[in-house]
Amino acid sequence: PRTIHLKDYTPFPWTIDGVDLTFALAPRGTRVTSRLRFRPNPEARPGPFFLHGEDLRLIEARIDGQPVSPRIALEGLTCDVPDGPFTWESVVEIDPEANTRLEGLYLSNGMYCTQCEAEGFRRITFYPDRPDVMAVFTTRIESDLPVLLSNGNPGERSEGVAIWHDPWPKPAYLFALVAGDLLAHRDRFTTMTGREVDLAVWVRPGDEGKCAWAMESLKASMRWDEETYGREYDLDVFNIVAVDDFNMGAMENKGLNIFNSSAVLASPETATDANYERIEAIVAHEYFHNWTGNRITCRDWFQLSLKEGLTVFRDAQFTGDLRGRGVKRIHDAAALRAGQFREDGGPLAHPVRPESFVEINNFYTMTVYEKGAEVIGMLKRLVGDEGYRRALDLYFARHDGQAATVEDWLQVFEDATGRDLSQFKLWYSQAGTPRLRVEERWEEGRYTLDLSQTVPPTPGQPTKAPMVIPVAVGLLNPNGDEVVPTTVLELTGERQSFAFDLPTRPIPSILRDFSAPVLLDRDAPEEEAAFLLAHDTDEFNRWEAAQTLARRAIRARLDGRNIDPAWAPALRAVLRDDTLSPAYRATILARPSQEETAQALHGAGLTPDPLAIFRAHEEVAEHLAHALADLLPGLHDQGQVPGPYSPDPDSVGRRSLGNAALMLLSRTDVGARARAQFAGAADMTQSVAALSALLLVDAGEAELQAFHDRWSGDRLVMDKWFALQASLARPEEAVATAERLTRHPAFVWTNPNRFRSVLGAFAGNLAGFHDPSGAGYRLLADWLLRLDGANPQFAARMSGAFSTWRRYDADRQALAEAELRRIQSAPGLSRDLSEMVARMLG
Ligand code: B3K
Ligand code: ZN
Repeated sequence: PRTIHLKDYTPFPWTIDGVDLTFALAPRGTRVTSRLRFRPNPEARPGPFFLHGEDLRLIEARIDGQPVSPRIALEGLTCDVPDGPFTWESVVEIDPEANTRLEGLYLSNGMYCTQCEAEGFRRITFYPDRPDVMAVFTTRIESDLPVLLSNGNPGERSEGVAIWHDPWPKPAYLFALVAGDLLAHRDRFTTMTGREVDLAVWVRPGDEGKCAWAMESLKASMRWDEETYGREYDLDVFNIVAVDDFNMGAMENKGLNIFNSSAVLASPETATDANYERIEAIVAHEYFHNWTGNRITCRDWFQLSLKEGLTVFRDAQFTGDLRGRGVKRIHDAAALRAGQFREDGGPLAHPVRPESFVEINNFYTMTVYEKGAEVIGMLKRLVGDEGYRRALDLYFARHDGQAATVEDWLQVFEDATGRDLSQFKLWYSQAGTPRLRVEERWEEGRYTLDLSQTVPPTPGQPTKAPMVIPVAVGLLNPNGDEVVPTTVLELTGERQSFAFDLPTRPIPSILRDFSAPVLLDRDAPEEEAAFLLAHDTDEFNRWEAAQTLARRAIRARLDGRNIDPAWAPALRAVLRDDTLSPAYRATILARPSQEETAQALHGAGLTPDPLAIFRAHEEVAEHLAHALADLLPGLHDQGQVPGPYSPDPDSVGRRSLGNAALMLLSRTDVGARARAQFAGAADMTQSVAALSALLLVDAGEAELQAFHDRWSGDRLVMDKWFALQASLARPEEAVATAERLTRHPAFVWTNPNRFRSVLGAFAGNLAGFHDPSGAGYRLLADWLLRLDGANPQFAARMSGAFSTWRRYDADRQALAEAELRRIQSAPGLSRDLSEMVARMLG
């Protein structure tokens, strides 16, 4: 397979003045007629006429009405074309029913739908399928199905025919079509200039009662983007469609967002608080793409973070505004450390803007998305809120309607703020998590912080230059008062010192608000964390202090030492502080994940033992459960929110604190409270939390069965039933549990949600997946091989579970490597999965 390089970019030699598509829908033979009006691109050098196309049966092709015989190649076709403008017409036949890749046009439960990003449109018709070719599309759909949707505004509708016209030029990856027997949950939105927009959430009959939350989230997003970024919606309609078989969360197609049903459907009985929050965030994310992604798109796929990093940053701001910034920041930092740091520290490390790829779908990663968002957060911190707003206004004004680059993006910041960002740009090109070393010095009246940085080598990048790291710092005096409020120190060299004149030696609070995606390396005095837990005014660092204490407790158990008896009392004081929100207090009770512990040990040059890590985490939970035994019942009681279910931030926060307490309580009351909560649960949040608390102590058999029997008819709830068992199974039973679940009649492995709920959840069960026998590796490898034959993109994504294999002991390494090699040598392996395996074997 061919490797594509950023440096090889050349513009397409033509532009397209208009696209007319006709779909005659049929499950086994859909005919797609396309009419493309080409004109030489004045900004490009002439080149051969090449249209992408894969798995298409060409019926006929014409240029200016005359039949032509293009040369069909593996990935498309070439043809001799006139020198000036011309019209290309083609008719192709495709087979939606046979499409198990869920890319291009496919069928899901009798409903036609599309997924074109990144390169799926070439499975629909011959086309220059690249994001820098933008055109105005008109789509005619012929089908007897009652609901026929595409991008843009609706045109004529008659018996069996619907026409849609999208006035905004767009790349083909934003094309969408849906046809099916669907019902709409409708509403309206009046934009800031008074235009009326018809909104609809389309679902299969039976699901119409689960759309209200997605609709509320959509309206909130539309309002927020007007108020925060001055961005107004630009079509007469906005449609969201829920699809059961979908490779990821959702897709921002212009005016017709297509969603995994798990990211749309919610009712109090079937969805948890976490589901509600995820729906709100994904609806917002896809909606925000309308400006950051659609109106301004990417020149090529190397620029993916231009739209994804920015849109993640925007959806995080939105969630922070709605639900509390501190808690959102804590959740994001924890997820970044567990997922992106893991990626950045292993064989899959790549820059936010990669320089080459074989299969672009393999680069929809936490680095491109979440680290990309962190990079924008740093930029905003460096130029200030006003500078950021000026830069964004300039970005929208200057690049509207264009396919832009990271250079364009940084240029607007330079022009709007006058700041030189040439060094900052390294965040886009250098992979790896920087390590920030902090040392302190005190001489009478003068406090000095010595900051230094190293960026570790990553695949293809043995040496690195120093980055610009904004380090937000506050200083407290020993009685807990803040003597230096949050100040951003800009580390630009390998090492730099920052001095403060102060009468007494302060206690530093470093990397406040997680101001940069770096690993902080510091030999802090033992008592500092407890002090900051008690006194820090920065919500993030106060939480971080609690994490530091928890890490120390875990480390103590791993080393066979006793847990510091002062730990629980330090937590107790914060947990009892009613001036702090319950949501925040819930984060204080959380411990680092087992993955984070494994990562930390590996980072310290040790070999993590997954089983020992599991046990240490268990012992730490047991310790807390006993040490806080008097406090936990009260916290749990506070989580019983009276009245009808509501996903508002306060109710969610109370339940999260209550349920965090419950997870510990089941360790001392043999599940009594959890059992009672399960029996009386009126909503899915309380039900799932109770079931989890029981499974954690191996005590939920009867409840598991009851849950199964009650919900066997609801796919999304059954996904939870599968996932809970696979992720919470005890180490010695995990492989057998996952295997048993794959034999359950409801394990439909071709459905990505279901596959993920068993094998994804199992791969996240650290000690289970890394079972010393290698049976966990074998189970996943078997399933990846099977999945690859049907859905390579998804198989490649799920294979990332193997990426940490070199962290572990020699026996585990040999077993994991054998499975990776077995996958690698399988005949007919997809380019998606083979690229991933090759990188992991590195
Ligand atoms: N842009 C899509 C992701 C497409 C993934 C293709 N493998 C969803 C999103 O980020 O909003
Ligand atoms: Zn996105």
